[in-house]
Amino acid sequence: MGLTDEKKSAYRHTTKEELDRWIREAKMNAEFPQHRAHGMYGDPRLDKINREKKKMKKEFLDLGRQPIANKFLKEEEFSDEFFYDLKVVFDEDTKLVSLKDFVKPELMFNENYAYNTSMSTPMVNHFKSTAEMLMEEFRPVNVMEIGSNDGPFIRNFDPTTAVCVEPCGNFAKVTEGMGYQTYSEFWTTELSEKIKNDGHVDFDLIYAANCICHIQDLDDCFSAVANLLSDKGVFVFEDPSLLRMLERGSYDQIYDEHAHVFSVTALDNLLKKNGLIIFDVDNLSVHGGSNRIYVKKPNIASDNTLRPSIFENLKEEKSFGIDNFKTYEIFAERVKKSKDDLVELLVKLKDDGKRIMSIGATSKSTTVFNYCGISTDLIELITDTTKDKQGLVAPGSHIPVVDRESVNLNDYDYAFLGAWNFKEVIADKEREFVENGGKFITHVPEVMVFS
Ligand code: JHZ
Repeated sequence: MGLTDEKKSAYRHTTKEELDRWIREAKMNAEFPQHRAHGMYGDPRLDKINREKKKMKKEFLDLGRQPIANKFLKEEEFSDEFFYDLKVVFDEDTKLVSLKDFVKPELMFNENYAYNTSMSTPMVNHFKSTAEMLMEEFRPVNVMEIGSNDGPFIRNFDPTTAVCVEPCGNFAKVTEGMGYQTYSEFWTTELSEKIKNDGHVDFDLIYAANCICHIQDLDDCFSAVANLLSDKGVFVFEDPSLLRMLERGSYDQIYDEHAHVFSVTALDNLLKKNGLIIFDVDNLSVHGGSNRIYVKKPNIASDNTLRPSIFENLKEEKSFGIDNFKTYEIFAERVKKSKDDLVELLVKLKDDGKRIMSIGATSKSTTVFNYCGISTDLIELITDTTKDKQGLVAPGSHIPVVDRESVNLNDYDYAFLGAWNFKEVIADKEREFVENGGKFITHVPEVMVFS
């Protein structure tokens, strides 16, 4: 049987670029066949580990087709843009909230990684004060940072006794240039063995910020930490808080990089399983509400070294219903409403002839714009302080990202806060915009306009 006319014409219109892409995808699918069905490129090793555990995982949220959250692009890269299905699950066993399918780490964290911590002054201040506090409290000699980015935390420690781990080659070069031995690899037990063989053992402090929640295989991650931590050492890590996300409706904390959104409850379960114990928790305001978790080996964390903060956090999470699937179903309803409200507001403003831009080309706004189907028809451009994002377009939505200095904000009526977590800092910087009648839009905790 020959080809139908429809198929023939589809075949005639296939461009060389499309064909090249299909061939590349076919090769990738052959390499990672378990993801063939939905076009995802996963890690077969993880898939095998997770197959059994997946039975306990219940899906509660579907944020649609999403691109790589930090992959800002040029026009010639559009046809190659990678998309995956962003779905979220709750694990009845450990109470961990994770992505249903993980994106292959190399697609997100590579030599072109765009998120540069030092481009956000409040974060630079945060890491300086965190380093000072940890030095004062624990007096560490041997220090390691996992996910050191361009070094705003590690720069406060002596390069002769501090080691960095940073898989993104562009940032690994920066800390290397600052004199820190930097392993440009993903954090695994295999890497921890290599670091040990290089003579770095018994770290007094292992620190990670906004990185552990990126690691897909947490059992491997925590056993790698236990492998290098001294008997009296502390492992301190901070990541966005699941409780704050649920309270604030900030579903945009969910994107490819955030393989998990942590509760203290789930971490307590997972760390114990891996021979580590939480002895303190700080609730932080950064990134829209984060938790800083302090961990030790259990031999020195006898009951009287556990601070009340752990029990207070576990209690608060329990009373919110963090261990109950129903909580997540309610959250999913709120997310749908947030989408409807935001789209309705933006469409109405456009119909009224208003001009809208956005501030902060964040990973979070990648989730919002792609989930809500927002593109240049609603938001004209995004300003961002990061040089490497400027001159490119945002993932999926293809909204242009420009330098703040190149835009006269008074030409716009509304500014959406892609970086709502820096609301106060931005409102302070943009006082003139508000004085001239400009207004901000945010979707957290609910869709609203304010000035
Ligand atoms: P910001 C990042 O997410 C990525 P993002 C990462 N995966 C992670 O885990 C979380 O952080 C926690 C710009 N900006 O920090 C700078 C302005 O333009 O909210 C940044 O590009 N003007 C590691 O991307 C962006 O906004 C300003 O005045 O969601 C902020 O990104 C300020 C203050 C920032 O993280």
